[in-house]
Amino acid sequence: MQVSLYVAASGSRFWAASTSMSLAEVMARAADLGYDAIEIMPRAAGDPDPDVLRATAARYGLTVTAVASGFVAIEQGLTFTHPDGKVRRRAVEAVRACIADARRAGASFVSIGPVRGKLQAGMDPAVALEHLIACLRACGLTAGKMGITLTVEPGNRYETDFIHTVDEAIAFLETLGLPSVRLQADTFHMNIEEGSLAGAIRRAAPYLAHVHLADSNRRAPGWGHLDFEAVIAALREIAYRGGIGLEILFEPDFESAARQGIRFVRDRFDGRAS
Ligand code: LER
Ligand code: MN
Repeated sequence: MQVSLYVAASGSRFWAASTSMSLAEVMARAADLGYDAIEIMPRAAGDPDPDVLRATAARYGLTVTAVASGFVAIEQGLTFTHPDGKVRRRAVEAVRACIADARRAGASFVSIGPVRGKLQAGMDPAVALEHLIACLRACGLTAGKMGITLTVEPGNRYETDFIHTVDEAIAFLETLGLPSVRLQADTFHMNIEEGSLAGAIRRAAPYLAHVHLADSNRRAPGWGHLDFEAVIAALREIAYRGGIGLEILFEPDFESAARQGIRFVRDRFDGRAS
């Protein structure tokens, strides 16, 4: 099982996975704790420099598995459902730059979360959905040519106003119909939105490219009240072969949270503690 640690680049406004440590320090500690890879929420395209990112990860025996596109919305205010066509075009170009960076960093995935925007963004929701599909299709075609998979992650209702559940994401992916755009499940969001985590994972199976693990409070697994045994049983049942990313709050501190995350996953999937 490939296990990655999700980390926000320093200075990022992203609310989870942030630390004041430098990326080199984070990677040194993550490698030491037994992680295989890191996922990154950049601050901007090229920041961190993807070549430096890849080389630094390699120095610690890690790979970069995913680059999050959330910064495009969080830092730059660009989304695929924005009423202004110029803003949508800039969002597409920014995500394309993110895809190019992911390729240079050696990553497999670019996640598509906040950059989707909201359906109630100041226009007819049906029109907003058409814009989203057009933008994502443009980015998905670029990603496909570059060997990168885009992952659509259902997000909870407090962060977005649509694609809250796995079933909604599946319906959306079927409308989109691009093999380069798949599904990413995140147990934190699922805990809020799904009737059954195990049931959602079973239904997600044909589309599932990547999984984020966090407990009910976005802390490391085991430090909230989420039923992980059901989640793990469902992942086993569908013979999930993708990676697991720990997208957690580094509370009470980076070291203890990152250690709890890797131990929790290794104990259950690989039958060993790190
Ligand atoms: C990104 O993967 C993500 O889950 C954020 O929306 C934080 O909740
Ligand atoms: Mn996530």
